[in-house]
Amino acid sequence: MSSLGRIAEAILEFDEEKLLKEVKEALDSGLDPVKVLEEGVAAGLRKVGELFEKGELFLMHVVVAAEAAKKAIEELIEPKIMEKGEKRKGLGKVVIGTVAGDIHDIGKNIVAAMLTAAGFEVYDLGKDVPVEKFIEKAREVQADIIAASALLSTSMPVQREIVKALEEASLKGRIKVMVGGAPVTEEWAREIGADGYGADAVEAVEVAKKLVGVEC
Ligand code: B12
Repeated sequence: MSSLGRIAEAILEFDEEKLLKEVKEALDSGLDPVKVLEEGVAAGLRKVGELFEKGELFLMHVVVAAEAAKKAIEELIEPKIMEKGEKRKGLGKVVIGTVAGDIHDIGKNIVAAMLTAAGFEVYDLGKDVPVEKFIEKAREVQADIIAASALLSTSMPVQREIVKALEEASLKGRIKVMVGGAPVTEEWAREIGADGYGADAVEAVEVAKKLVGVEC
């Protein structure tokens, strides 16, 4: 089995110790930290999600797997992403958060780290963030982009509310909205009038650069 396969397997076995060891080894061997994240850790987590949906795992399993994944990401993967960052600064300001009613923040944290590494100034509002808070912070720091993450079909409509609130504040167009999260699609982004959509953290950076007019 490949080292990325072993990382996903460690998550499915809820074996934090093995996960940290495998991730460390993969990074030490020179594997791209983004690949380790997407094809190892995130792949394992998505599989856990599938098994949970099928009723083969309990929520407690998802909690344990998520905690182990978070630890591996925060302690090992994010520092590597930052190290490899472009050291370019001042691409623009991004206010990011997971929308109200939603506490999934692993993907959002990765997007925030990647944007920071790419040279954006990132203001992370955390999770379960009300619409007004996104708007208030974006106004305060004169943000270029609001990046809103949603992992639940029930929290996705909050992304539409953010676009609406910007329209009502006559800020639509001046502050761009970028949306993402597992159930979010390009079509959804278009339907709600968002300016950009990214399927993963790499795309998030590409889209953000496009939105501020920087060539990729
Ligand atoms: C881990 C997890 C949890 C953890 C979260 C821990 C944490 N701190 O985040 C816990 C256990 C708390 C949890 C709780 C719940 N969960 Co949950 N969870 C997951 C799981 C297994 C993995 C999510 C994850 O971290 N993925 C890894 C990251 C790296 O991927 P990602 O989040 O998709 O992010 C990437 C991209 O989407 C993108 N991206 C993300 N955000 C953004 C933002 C922008 C702007 C851009 C451009 C891109 C972008 O880039 C990221 C990096 O590549 C998913 C399964 C799945 N398929 O997603 C279910 C899942 C999302 N959960 C689900 C459910 C139902 C719940 C609960 C309601 C369960 C319950 N009965 O209580 C609660 C919700 C609580 C709440 N109010 O939010 C369902 C949602 C179904 C739906 N469509 O609505 C899923 C799909 C599982 C399933 N198949 O049933 N969950």
